[in-house]
Amino acid sequence: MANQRTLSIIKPDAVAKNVIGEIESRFEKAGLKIVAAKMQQLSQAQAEGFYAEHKERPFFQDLVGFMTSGPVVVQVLEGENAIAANRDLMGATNPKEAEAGTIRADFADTIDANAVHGSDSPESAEREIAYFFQDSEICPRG
Ligand code: RTP
Ligand code: MG
Repeated sequence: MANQRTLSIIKPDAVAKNVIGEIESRFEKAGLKIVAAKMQQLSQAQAEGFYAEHKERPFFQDLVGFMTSGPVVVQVLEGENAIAANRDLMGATNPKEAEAGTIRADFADTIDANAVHGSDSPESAEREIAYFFQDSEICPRG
């Protein structure tokens, strides 16, 4: 599998717990490189647009409320098979079902406040990266 990019978000619960560095460390130890990153407070419109695919789901308003409850770190990770590699590091959406040693098992409390987001396909990664970053904000690292 070729070099790939994926969008990662460290969600408000993990930022509030002060575990940004511990989460970044897991990406770096797994060989993923951070090629773009910024901390920001998402607006309601930004969060709704980002999660538009879920807008008919019953949890949508809670999800948007949570994602705007505090700052997040939005970033692009690059590496071999980065999309699946990141999802493996994250663990299952529901932390109660996440494998031991995954980010969600170790840092998430509930299915709503689950520490991290990661793109789930090449198509999502392309859309999500472009949603937050201009090409000029991404720094290829070879
Ligand atoms: P994410 O998009 O945040 O990386 O998470 P995911 O792919 O593992 O899960 P997804 O199905 O895309 O859902 C997006 C976020 O919505 C919340 N959710 N709540 N209450 C529920 O049944 C439920 N299902 C999903 C989660 O916070 C999930 O991360
Ligand atoms: Mg998802």
